[in-house]
Amino acid sequence: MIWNEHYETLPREYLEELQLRRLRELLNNVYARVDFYRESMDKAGIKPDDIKSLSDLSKLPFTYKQDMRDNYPFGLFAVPQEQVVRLHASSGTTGKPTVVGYTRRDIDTWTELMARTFSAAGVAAGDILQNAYGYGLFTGGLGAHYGAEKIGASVIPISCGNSQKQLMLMKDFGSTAFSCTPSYALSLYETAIDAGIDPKKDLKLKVGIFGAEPWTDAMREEIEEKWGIDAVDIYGLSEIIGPGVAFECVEAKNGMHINEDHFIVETINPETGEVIPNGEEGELVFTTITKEAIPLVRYRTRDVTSLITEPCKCGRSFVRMNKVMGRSDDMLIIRGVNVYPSQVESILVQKEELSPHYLLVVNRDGNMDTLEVQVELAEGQFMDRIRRLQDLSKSLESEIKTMIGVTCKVRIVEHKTIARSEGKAKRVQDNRNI
Ligand code: DLL
Repeated sequence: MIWNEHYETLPREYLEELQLRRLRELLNNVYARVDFYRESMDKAGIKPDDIKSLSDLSKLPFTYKQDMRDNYPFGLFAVPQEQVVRLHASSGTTGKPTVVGYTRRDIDTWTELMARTFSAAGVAAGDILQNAYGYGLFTGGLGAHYGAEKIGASVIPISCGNSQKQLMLMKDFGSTAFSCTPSYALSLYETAIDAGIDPKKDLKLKVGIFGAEPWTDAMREEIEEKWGIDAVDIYGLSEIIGPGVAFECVEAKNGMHINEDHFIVETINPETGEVIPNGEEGELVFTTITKEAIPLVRYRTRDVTSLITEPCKCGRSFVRMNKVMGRSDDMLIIRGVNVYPSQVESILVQKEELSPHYLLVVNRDGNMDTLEVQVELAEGQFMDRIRRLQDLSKSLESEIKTMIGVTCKVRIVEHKTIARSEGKAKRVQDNRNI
């Protein structure tokens, strides 16, 4: 179902008119209120009024995560503190978190965008949504919560983890939808099987709303098959609003619709910063055109994917983004070759004997990078059939080499020896210290 027919199906020309109007308002606003933007635009020799068309956007400087760190905690806020009703933060790998704020209107916008997200997944009043995204500073829990409540679903705010309890409630309450990271959906499935629960027979689930980390179409099939549900992908990042930036519709499952009435998207070449044509792979850059508390101009996400402009059969007119390949900054460079964990994953998940839990371990041996792919045996498969395991490792090594162009060593390990996650999965261990 389409939650907001008017905006979600707005013809392109009206949408672009709306975007330009909102963009110009935004630029005047941040120029007047945020020192960082005034200084960076002055340095680039641009005034808000120089932006006369959407294509002029590319004249503006980028905003980086580092700029948020440099202005920690509230330096980029564009409203006085008494208008900020919520703070969230995302943990960085180093140092201080990235802090974001919301005005009451920002919370309403976010709620609307998540209502669109759940509607597109087929969730409606009468559904019981088990929300297993983490509640707290992470935007997943509360973001999903407000949106699902808005459409009238009964929300179970269980948060992440506590798998036994998750399953008990799923069964006893008859949850019809659940939301969490895709890696947690797989880990929860194992707990269900161990507890003697057959998700297809014992549960009423029909759809899962998964995101917050990269996953492949092969992993989607696996989740759908195991749980007996439709699985849709949702995308977002705290800096832009949280979840609710883009969502898949359950009828097409073919790219995520970007809420373009609130965010302008560009794809750029991450090395040169140049805007690239739609359809080509590059880094996503977002400009928030309605956000009040912390508007961002040309924010570099580091997420790599491509945009789809062909119309979708669901009738929404927004541009779509393909699945995220990975991040340009946790993209691994091994012996000079760019490698995304998702490329390796797409090979591993096709093997019946293996489970979709894996870890890429990178080391440096002298001047040489080495890659080890650790992957687990599936439930019920044992290490004793050594000859067969050797054959499987060899064939994986050659398939991975063909896919990514890098030689690796595959190490098959016992079922359940790779650490499970309740939130975002850790797929890479880089020991190179570079
Ligand atoms: O992960 C917001 C979110 C919550 C999205 C729940 C979807 C569902 P952050 O913690 O700030 O925010 O992390 C943002 O996660 O830049 C991507 O690298 C990655 N990411 C988010 N969604 C997807 C997805 C939330 N569907 C970072 N596919 C982003 C791939 C994703 N990567």
